[in-house]
Amino acid sequence: MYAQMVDTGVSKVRSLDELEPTERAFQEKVDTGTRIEPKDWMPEKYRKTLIRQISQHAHSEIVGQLPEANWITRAPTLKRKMILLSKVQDEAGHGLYLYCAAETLGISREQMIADLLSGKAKYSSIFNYPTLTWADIGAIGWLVDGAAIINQIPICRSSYGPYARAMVRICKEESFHQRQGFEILCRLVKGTPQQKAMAQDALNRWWWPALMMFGPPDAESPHTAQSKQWRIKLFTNDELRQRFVDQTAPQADYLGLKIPDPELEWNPDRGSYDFGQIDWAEFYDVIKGNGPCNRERLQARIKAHEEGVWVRDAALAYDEKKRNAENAGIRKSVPGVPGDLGVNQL
Ligand code: BYC
Repeated sequence: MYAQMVDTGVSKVRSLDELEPTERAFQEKVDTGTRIEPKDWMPEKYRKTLIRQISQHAHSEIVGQLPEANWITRAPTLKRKMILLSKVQDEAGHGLYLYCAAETLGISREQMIADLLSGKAKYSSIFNYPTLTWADIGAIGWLVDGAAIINQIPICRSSYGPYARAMVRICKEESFHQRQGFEILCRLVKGTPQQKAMAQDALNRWWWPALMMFGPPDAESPHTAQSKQWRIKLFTNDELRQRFVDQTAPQADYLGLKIPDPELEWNPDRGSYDFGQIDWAEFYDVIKGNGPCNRERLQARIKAHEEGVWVRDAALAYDEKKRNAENAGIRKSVPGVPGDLGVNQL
């Protein structure tokens, strides 16, 4: 039930000469940086790839609330609690913008949610790890949101208009999230030896899963080549992973924390950090549904969905009642005066 299918066939990309005229015109549009909009013609595979990626991205934002929400009631101060609460609410908002962007491609919200709850659709591997201490909230902001920003800033320039536009606001909010996580760790490392040890322990547990967020190595990534050709992805998984390591290693030095990788070393010839082997067996295990918290995360979403039935029913009933009244001429809309909240605005 919880299996997340893994497709291992690396895709082959066709050159311009091999494309049909309509596909070639589409590719030329993408190559010149013209945005593709919902009503434009697009190859069926482009549409499906976007639905897959955007819906998985939306699911990640929604499931991503769970590890952090675990600490809302246990935040160490009222101020920390308010910050964490608003961060978790931001993630819900990101999920909603992304579901809207995916809906422009012709899939319904109900279908996407059904695919998440049945275990058919993936969400980011990172959210299948537990948050054991308050320092994990710092590590998630610093590393997970940090990785998310590096992955998502290029998507602001990706070829599909609704996705690219949704990403602009999301990235602004993710930047704030990353800073709040880093600031939590700045405080902990200047605290008691136990607090500093807690920060180090969180880094030890989150470092490798954060590197896995960028996806499988390029040589094993079935979708990268085609997605790059369509400018859905602007960089490969390995390029973005390297960028993350290069950006994050000096931040760990600043914190006085040690990244748990004995092979991590600045390489002056490459102008980048070398780093050790990622345990890809662990990554594939997690995305197949066998991570430490996969079952718990899906159960939490299923429970929330079941308990939310009455809210959705009430919203639909209200919408129907309003429409019936309008049809019967009981309520007349007055130009310039906003009407009642419809179900779409709830
Ligand atoms: N976890 O060919 P590949 C966030 C799957 S939200 C699980 O490289 P692609 C945040 C992949 O789906 C974080 N599965 O694929 C939220 C594919 O399987 P299918 C989410 C993964 O799509 C709240 C297969 O492996 N961010 O940051 O070209 C709080 C082969 O991979 C993962 C996004 O979704 C993974 N880590 O590249 C804080 C960003 N990696 O679909 C933070 C948008 C790979 O064939 N998405 N897979 O069954 C992307 O940029 C790309 O989809 C990915 C993968 C780089 C993730």
